[in-house]
Amino acid sequence: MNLEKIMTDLEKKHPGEVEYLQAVREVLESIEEIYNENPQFESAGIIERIVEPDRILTFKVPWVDDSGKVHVNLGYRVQFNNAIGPYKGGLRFHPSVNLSILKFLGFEQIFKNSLTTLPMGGGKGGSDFDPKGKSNAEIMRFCQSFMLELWKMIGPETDVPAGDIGVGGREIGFMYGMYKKLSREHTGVLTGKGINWGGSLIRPEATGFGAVYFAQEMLKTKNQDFKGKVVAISGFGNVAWGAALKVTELGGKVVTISGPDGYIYDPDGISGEKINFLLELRASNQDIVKPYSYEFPNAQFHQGKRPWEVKCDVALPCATQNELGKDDALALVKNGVMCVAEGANMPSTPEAIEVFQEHKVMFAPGKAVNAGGVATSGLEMSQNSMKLNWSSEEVDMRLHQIMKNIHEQCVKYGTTADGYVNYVKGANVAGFLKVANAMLDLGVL
Ligand code: NDP
Ligand code: 2IT
Repeated sequence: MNLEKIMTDLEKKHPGEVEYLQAVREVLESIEEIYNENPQFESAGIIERIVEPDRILTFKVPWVDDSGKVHVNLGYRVQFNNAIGPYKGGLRFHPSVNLSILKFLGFEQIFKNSLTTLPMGGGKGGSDFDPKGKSNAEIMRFCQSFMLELWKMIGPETDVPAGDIGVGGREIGFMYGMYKKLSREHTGVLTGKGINWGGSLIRPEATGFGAVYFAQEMLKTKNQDFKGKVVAISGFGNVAWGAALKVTELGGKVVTISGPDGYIYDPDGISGEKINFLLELRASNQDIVKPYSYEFPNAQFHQGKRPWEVKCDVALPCATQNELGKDDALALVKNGVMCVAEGANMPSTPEAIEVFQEHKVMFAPGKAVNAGGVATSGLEMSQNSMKLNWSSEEVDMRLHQIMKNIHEQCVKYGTTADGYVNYVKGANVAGFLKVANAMLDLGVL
């Protein structure tokens, strides 16, 4: 593989798509060796075909706010690769959304979904719509307008979207309602559905739970567990709350959460009623970070700062891409962090990852750590197809098993000569091999 040439060609074709190029480079660097050992990949043009999405749909999303003013946002769906199953991946509603971000997320999703062992291809979508400060009625009108275009592209055997940043149970409900009306079908076309209309128990917590199960396996390799560990978490959304809940249950202490404006440090630990307090604020579309510090006086709000300056044993970045840079990584290392597990997608910059790896800190990437979310989406799809519901114990047991299995795959493909596990390499190689072999079987498409 001529990695630099591939990257230069891609940069020319897709100038300025920095997040997408960053994600592609990381995967290609990891798989270079195995790719070169298997010349059949090169002759089938696997790299050239896997780095480009199958197709991208872009559309306008007009909607009317509560005062009668008309707004127009952009909507997208990137259908990246369906070699091993229907396209599958979340929808992100955030003002920063652009094609580069959705292509990076869709590309990562291919390998993540492969790691789950479930039959799901990779895709992603979303809009530059900002849900912050919008009323319920505005969110509903936006979601309905979005689905008015998207519904033709998706289906339970074609493409199955779900949540991501800015898209939780409420948004999935409004979108599913519109899909159901247009298609006149009640099928498993979205995941993250409400429990009364086709959803799966544990899906809301699944990404966070799965991330902590994965980190638990990492700690186990050093004969450690979460008991008494101090844990720094960023964000407080779909992923972070489940992670905070599970860390607390396993005996760890979560001392931070964050938002775009800063972070909260609570030395007493963020657990129980405090998590419920935050969830209530979230449900009513309010800012959560500052009000927390007013409600719980021991907590300090650090304006404009990230939580990585706090002394912790385990760090779980759960907010967004590139939220943990080189200096943050150096601060974590200096403070003795032993394990960094990415709940978000690509939260650490390549320079930060280098710091962790150089210092032999256990570090695992989002596509392995946060795969429990989409895995449980896959379990929701299975339940929808069977028209049966599993108990929360059953879903949780399957989720736990899937996370242990992903950890094993990472160790199998990522262990280096000195015994250090390069989880980035392990996850990329394991995820890639299954998809690449499927592409070989299916012919040039
Ligand atoms: P949410 O919108 O529910 O939560 C995101 C959290 O991160 C919020 O607390 C938000 O604060 C904060 N945040 C967003 N942007 C920034 C920023 N630029 N700087 C600092 N904080 C920020 O999203 P999710 O929890 O769903 O997603 C979080 C991450 O996890 C994303 O990378 C997503 O792709 C990934 N992921 C999500 C899965 C899921 O099932 N939902 C599954 C796997 C991965 P505020 O609300 O105040 O803006
Ligand atoms: O990044 C992700 O894996 C998600 N946002 C969840 C995708 C899904 O289809 O459940």
